[in-house]
Amino acid sequence: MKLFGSYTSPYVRHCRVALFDLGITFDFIDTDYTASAEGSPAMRVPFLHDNGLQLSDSSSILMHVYHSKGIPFIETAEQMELYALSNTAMDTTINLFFLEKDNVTPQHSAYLKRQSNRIDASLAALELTNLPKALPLNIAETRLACYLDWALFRKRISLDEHPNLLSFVKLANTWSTFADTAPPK
Ligand SMILES: N[C@@H](CCC(=O)N[C@@H](CS)C(=O)NCC(=O)O)C(=O)O
Repeated sequence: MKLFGSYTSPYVRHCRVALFDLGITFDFIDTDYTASAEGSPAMRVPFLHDNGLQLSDSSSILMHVYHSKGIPFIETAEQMELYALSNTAMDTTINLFFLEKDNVTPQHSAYLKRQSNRIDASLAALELTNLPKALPLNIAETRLACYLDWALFRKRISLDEHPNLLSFVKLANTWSTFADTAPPK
């Protein structure tokens, strides 16, 4: 199994956490912008090659690795909602992050202002979610942890007004598999 990705991507991190946690051996191929454009139709990381199967999204990769161990991907609508809302917030935060590198910010666009509001609204809703107070984290909770830890690492969000999310991300970092996959400082 070959996982193509970067050490900073939160999507790649979620896949690495799952693979380590499940004890699945894999080759990690450090993949930059140029290589992801050549290697995946989505032109993004992660992507995965496994015995002729080619997957171009972290969610299909996660489903594949959990199913390979006979474990369901996500079982309830509540967990799917947490996964999806975390994912929406992550996609949106990353979209603004990349656009800012090109000097395109919410001041220039009503839609990007909506994107910024979407992040705030998602964090406010996630703050009110019933989050765990102890390990282990399930797949949806791990998604949220990958998002929050990346967004804090990149200084894209503040959790000063979200104490539950702050406690949650601290809890996630007590999980050695999660902490060991942190973006390099
Ligand atoms: N839906 C994708 C999103 C992956 C994604 O956005 N990856 C970023 C890195 S964190 C990327 O490769 N971006 C490059 C680009 O947008 O061209 C997934 O879940 O795998």
